[in-house]
Amino acid sequence: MSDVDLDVHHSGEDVTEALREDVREGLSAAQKWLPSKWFYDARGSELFERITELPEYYPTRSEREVLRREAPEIAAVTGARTLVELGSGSSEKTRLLLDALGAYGTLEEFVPLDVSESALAEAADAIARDYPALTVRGVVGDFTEHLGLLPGERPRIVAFLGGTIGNFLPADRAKFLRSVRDVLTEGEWLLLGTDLVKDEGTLVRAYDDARGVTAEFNRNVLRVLNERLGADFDPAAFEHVSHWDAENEWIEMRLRARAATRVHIPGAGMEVTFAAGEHVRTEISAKFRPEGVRAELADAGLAVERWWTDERGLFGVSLSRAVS
Ligand code: AVJ
Repeated sequence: MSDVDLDVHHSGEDVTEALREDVREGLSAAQKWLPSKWFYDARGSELFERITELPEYYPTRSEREVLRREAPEIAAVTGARTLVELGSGSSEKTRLLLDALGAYGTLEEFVPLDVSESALAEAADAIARDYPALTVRGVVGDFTEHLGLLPGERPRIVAFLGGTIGNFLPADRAKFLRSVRDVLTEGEWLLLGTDLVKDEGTLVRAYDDARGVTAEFNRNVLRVLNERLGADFDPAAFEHVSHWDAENEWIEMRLRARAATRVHIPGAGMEVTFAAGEHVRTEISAKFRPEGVRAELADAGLAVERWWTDERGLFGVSLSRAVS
């Protein structure tokens, strides 16, 4: 049981219904695909936490380096009274921001938003315990749908970290940034983490580690379909692929059928066949250039006021202000 108030906009039934629709659409397409948000059940979230500690997976460490260095500046520039965190992932990064805003003296409220009620309750409780002066109000919801409901005293800073913005296709990304801008009042803030374009080897290895943790994370989406929709995927029958798409400048994760197979998905009323070598696209993770980030934010009505990278220039963090 959670001690913190949670606004729930997403029940277990909603989640299964949303998964069913995504599976029907994605697995009936000529080029099969599944949205990457379905990786993150309890096991998937745990596997992702392990990914963040892998030597090959630099984004988490690089972003943390920036936040550790710049959190006091972020607090001073924004004077935020509310920190809203979308897809509230690793609480360690959150704490860097809470500590700096707390020390600066303006912070009153923390609003984590996540699709996973259990992950959210755990994170919200831990923060509430360690920051007794803070009002913590968790929102269970999908940040592509429930942004209109964000509480909090102004000015607010919305943090969207980890490079998760890269999981949207470009058109959805533009829509998402616009929807963030629209819930903000002029002068409020977005703190955005974006992984940067770099050499192909570094990128491909970050999504295909030697220990195979990312491969297990990728295959976990099949287990989620088995559990939630009663599907009969054999995860081991699919090979993990990390592919750099140089034209679109994104990493694509795929699951490739090792042999021809037929899968039953009763919860979606489907039977799906895979030819040998056929793949499902399970994630895109777009990589950015600084000028691209600036332009996309500007298009959404967000003006970049600060831009930082880690020492090695692998990962970018922008602080932008809502403008009219
Ligand atoms: C959590 C979405 C930022 O795209 O790098 C890690 C997820 N996928 N390894 C990313 C992920 C494969 C990660 N994000």
